[in-house]
Amino acid sequence: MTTTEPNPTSQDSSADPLKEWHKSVCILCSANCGVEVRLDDREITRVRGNKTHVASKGYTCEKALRINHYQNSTGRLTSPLRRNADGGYDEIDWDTAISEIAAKFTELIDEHGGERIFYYGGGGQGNHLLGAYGAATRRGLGIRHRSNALAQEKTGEAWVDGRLFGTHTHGDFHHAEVSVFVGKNVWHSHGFDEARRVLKDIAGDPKRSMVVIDPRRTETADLADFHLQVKPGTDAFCIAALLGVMVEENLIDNSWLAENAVEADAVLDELRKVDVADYSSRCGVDEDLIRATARRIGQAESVSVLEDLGIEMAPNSTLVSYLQKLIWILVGSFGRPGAMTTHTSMVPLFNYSAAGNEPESPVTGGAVISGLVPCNEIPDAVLTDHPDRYRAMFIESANPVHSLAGSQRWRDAMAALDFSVVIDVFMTETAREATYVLPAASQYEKVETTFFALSFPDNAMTIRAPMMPPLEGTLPEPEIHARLAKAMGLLDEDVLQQLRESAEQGRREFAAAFMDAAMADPKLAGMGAIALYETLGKTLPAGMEGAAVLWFSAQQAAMKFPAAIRAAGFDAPDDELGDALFDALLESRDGVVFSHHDYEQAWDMLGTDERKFMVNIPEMLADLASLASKPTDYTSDEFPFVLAAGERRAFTANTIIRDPAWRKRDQEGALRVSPSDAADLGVEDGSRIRVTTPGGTAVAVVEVNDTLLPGHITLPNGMGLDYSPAGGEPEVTGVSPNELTTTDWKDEYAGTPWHKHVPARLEVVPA
Ligand SMILES: Nc1nc2c(c(=O)[nH]1)N[C@H]1C(S)=C(S)[C@@H](COP(=O)(O)OP(=O)(O)OC[C@H]3O[C@@H](n4cnc5c(=O)[nH]c(N)nc54)[C@H](O)[C@@H]3O)O[C@H]1N2
Ligand SMILES: Nc1nc2c(c(=O)[nH]1)N[C@H]1C(S)=C(S)[C@@H](COP(=O)(O)OP(=O)(O)OC[C@H]3O[C@@H](n4cnc5c(=O)[nH]c(N)nc54)[C@H](O)[C@@H]3O)O[C@H]1N2
Ligand code: SF4
Ligand SMILES: [Mo]
Repeated sequence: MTTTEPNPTSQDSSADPLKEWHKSVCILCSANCGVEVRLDDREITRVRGNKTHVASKGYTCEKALRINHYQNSTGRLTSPLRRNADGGYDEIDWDTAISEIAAKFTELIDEHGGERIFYYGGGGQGNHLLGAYGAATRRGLGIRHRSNALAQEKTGEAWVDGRLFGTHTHGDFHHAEVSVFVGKNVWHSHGFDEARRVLKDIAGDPKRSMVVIDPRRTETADLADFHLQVKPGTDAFCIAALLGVMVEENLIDNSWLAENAVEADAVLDELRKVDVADYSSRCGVDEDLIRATARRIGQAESVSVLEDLGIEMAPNSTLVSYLQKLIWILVGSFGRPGAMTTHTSMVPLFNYSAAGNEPESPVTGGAVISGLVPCNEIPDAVLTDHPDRYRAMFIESANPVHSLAGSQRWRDAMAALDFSVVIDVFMTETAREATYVLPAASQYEKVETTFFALSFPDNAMTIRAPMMPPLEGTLPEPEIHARLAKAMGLLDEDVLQQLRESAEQGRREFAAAFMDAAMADPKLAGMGAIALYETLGKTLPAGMEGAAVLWFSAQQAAMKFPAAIRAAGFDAPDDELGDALFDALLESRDGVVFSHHDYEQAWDMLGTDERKFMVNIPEMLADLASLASKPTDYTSDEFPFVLAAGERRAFTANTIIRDPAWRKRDQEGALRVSPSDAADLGVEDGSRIRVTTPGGTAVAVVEVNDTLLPGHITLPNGMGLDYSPAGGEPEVTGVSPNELTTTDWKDEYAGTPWHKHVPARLEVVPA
């Protein structure tokens, strides 16, 4: 296919494009599996895995088959909306919306400065391109403070990664002799390619083992060789005990540590002090099982470890991130097949350099990691008299009123703003609090991609082409950002016109002209994404204009890791390598392997001095030393249960799909209780129960579930959305987890919420 074909998704240009198979990806989780979909007009009528996709190779889970419920459920936004005096919304046209929003931002910036505007979001599980345009708008408006969902899950881990290696690391679960999953239910939440296939392969291979640390006997734990069924919130004790055994029984690689780690003795000395028997009993796991697990890890050729929300949203989360990384560091499992590695990034998700970290947010004082304000502090930074409080918000592709701690506090904060703008495809809980709501084209109606590429030795990225035109009334985000920038006079039209002319002449001419213009004008450089869209974008195939910003990413990649790009099969001279990569990304619907490494090259991408592991993090060792005095139980007589608020299940996908009919089972999102608790309470499947926490109260339907420990209860994430079926009244299905959470319940380093550990009580609702 050439880049000038009008319909870039078409597999057979003679047929009706709306009745063909189109290659795309599933946007429901970060795995972004390649799919082929069959269209009937705008309906996605069939979905199957794309066997020629470079990463997923035909794999999907059950959720991909139902993505039409995202694309075509009723309630898509089709007009810009402005809030009226009654709290309702009036439809306004795009020109009115853009000019009013531009005027409001200009006025606020003139009076208070762009730093009083807060930016939230910038992409979800399937759409990160818009975030690049959002970043340009941020710079144009002088916005300094921002955040996104990463700052309610991964910033603690990122802080540890930054200190230990100065970069992100990746586990090779496809080949690891021992795979360790900590607070991660891979079966349902995925997190790497072909996840269930990999789990089954491990379970079926007597030479490989799986360790799962999880209080629930999850679908993943069912396949594990070692299930360390910790009491909720006690992972720090469990992993400290595991590491204690590894040191005590000398199951570690001392010569590797001597060569590659800095000040490992400080760490080993602290681990020697761990009372293994005591910590085992505190976390509720049999000491013999912990010892057997340590020995299995100590024997293995390769160990890979993956953490996720079960520990990131629970007590001691940053400490646990550190301790879990010591598991593989102590056995030197790095830079070989099956082991941990670094990886390339087309667009890094985190900035690990000191420049990415501000010591603290000016209004609320929490750690700002990788430029992200802790999510739990955002409403506090609005609801205050502090002179630097946020006065306006720009939110796109995120639903923070629903997805962040303390939904009511979020509603209060949004009501206290001078104004707010939300860009979304649906009328969400957040949109309903906004001053202006702008309707975006869906992720299948515009070019999109994600920056989740974290693999090694091959790393791949998939650009999706639109499979249908934008729904009438909607616009792709790059166009929305460009219109706003123009209305605010943020870009010089004469300069853009010159750049357009050089883009017509060719890439080489364009590159030279763009670099000159960016050097001459820092504002244009900062807003480069929008400038690229307005210039180079106009030379791209119809519908692909929004990919323009990736041209710059491809040029940067070609400067940062040219050898790895060449090793991946790109054969072009230095000054054409970036363009070759960009063109391949534009053309391929199967994903593009953009970098290939040899295993030992993993060392070259470590971000630390002398490429060493900086294992001595004093704050973490101090925390480890004082662990014995930390609680293992946060319940009380008033709140005797631990509620995991937001479990991933077969039919949950954050708040991406609003129509409850998409769920084939668990329609209402049941509250799971253990059989013994159910017996004590006198409830059974289908009973109604009231769950009350320090943050709120709600009624849920009961599911008695024997995978749970007594005292542990769970609610699914992404529930409690309201939805109006065609012609019907809006109805809320299930419990919205963050009506039950509070902003003060969080990690002391990263400020990430303890959503998996909310104290709660249950009361039977009479039938
Ligand atoms: N089906 C589905 N898949 C998804 C998503 C979705 O919404 N639905 N969302 C995607 C996103 S955004 C993310 S971040 C990932 C999250 O993926 P996961 O983190 O795997 O998802 P969760 O189910 O929230 O939590 C994981 C596990 O933590 C366990 N857990 C609870 N408390 C504790 C504890 O104290 N200690 C330990 N060790 N474990 C504990 C739970 O029992 C659960 O099995 O999933 C992604 N994939
Ligand atoms: N209590 C509790 N809360 C949680 C969690 C939990 O486990 N427990 N999990 C948390 C986690 S890990 C995450 S990642 C967050 C996720 O929460 P959010 O970051 O808020 O993300 P999503 O729910 O994925 O919502 C994405 C929004 O994007 C919109 N959207 C979809 N496509 C497009 C598009 O093309 N353009 C635009 N502009 N918008 C679009 C959707 O309609 C939706 O409103 O939730 C978090 N919240
Ligand atoms: S929801 Fe399933 S099919 Fe979709 S990207 Fe995730 S793992 Fe793949
Ligand atoms: Mo997430």
